[in-house]
Amino acid sequence: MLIRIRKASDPKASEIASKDAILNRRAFMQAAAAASGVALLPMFANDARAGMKIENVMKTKWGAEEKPTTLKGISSYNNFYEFGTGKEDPAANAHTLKPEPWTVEIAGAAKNTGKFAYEDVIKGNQLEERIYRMRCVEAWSMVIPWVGVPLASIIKKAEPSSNAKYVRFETLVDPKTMPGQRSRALDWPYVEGLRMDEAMHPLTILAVGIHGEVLPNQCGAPIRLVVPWKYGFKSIKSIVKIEFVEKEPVNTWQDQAASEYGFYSNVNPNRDHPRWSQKKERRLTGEGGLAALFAPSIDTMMFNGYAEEVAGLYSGMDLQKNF
Ligand SMILES: Nc1nc2c(c(=O)[nH]1)N[C@H]1C(S)=C(S)[C@@H](COP(=O)(O)O)O[C@H]1N2
Ligand SMILES: [Mo]
Repeated sequence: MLIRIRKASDPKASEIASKDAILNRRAFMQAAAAASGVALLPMFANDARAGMKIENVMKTKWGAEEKPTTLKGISSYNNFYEFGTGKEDPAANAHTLKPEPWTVEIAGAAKNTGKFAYEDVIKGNQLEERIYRMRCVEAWSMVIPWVGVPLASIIKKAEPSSNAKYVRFETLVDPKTMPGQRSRALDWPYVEGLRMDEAMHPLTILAVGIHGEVLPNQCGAPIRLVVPWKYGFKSIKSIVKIEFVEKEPVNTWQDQAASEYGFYSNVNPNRDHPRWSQKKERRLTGEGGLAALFAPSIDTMMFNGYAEEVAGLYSGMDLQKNF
């Protein structure tokens, strides 16, 4: 018999409440009405949902010891090619994204497929705060206090069949509101995938907020994936489709350069990117300016520090080949 040992990152049962999550529109309207609030958040000037608080978020002990990157830092230095390829482009351009209303299609090998308002996709789940280290393949990292729900509970609701071996995700395609899609910087839509056990892992979440507020557009509003032990590009933004498939999906960066980016993309300091080392990372704290150049350089950890939780998913696999 297996005796399950509590990991340091597990939430205590007492921390798991049962109330439904509510995105409080009234609080948002009040905040928007207060001129001072708007003045405090100039970078959100054109984002209609800016500063909207999320109510009823359960704190968890995930990452409680980490000092989060500031909201300004998290929302000013982004990769979101749908709004341009520069790190400052998403903050400058993502105000045209329309995260409400938003529909997510659940498709493929599952019983409960269809198109759902995104609020209905997460309805009935306790929203949790998870403070995760996030590590971009470009060797910078942040600590992000996400608000979200376990992807596993959404998958269970869909009741996938035994043919569902992988989950494939797609981002919105809408060149009218996503100016980066008017260029061929990538093949649109942006696509990502996870093996079913990775998707069901308790660390994997669908995020709807950061620092207690709804996701800023440039961070993937209204709903995005977060997989903290993998390079940042796996955490696909502004999701419109979640599909259960039998074959390993080809993800966007693998499609762009298969020799540089694989399907798994687990953070691994022992496997260099063909063009640069992955041994170190620059931790962007959001304090004292955002220039990555001056950020402290720290050692990158295997599986981004989540080895205790996730190494078992890959036992027996050659991680040099399955990169
Ligand atoms: N749709 C979409 N999702 C995306 C990307 C993108 O360009 N388009 N960039 C990825 C990359 S490379 C990273 S590092 C993270 C960055 O997330 P953040 O800007 O919220 O920190 O988003 C990922 N998700
Ligand atoms: Mo990235």
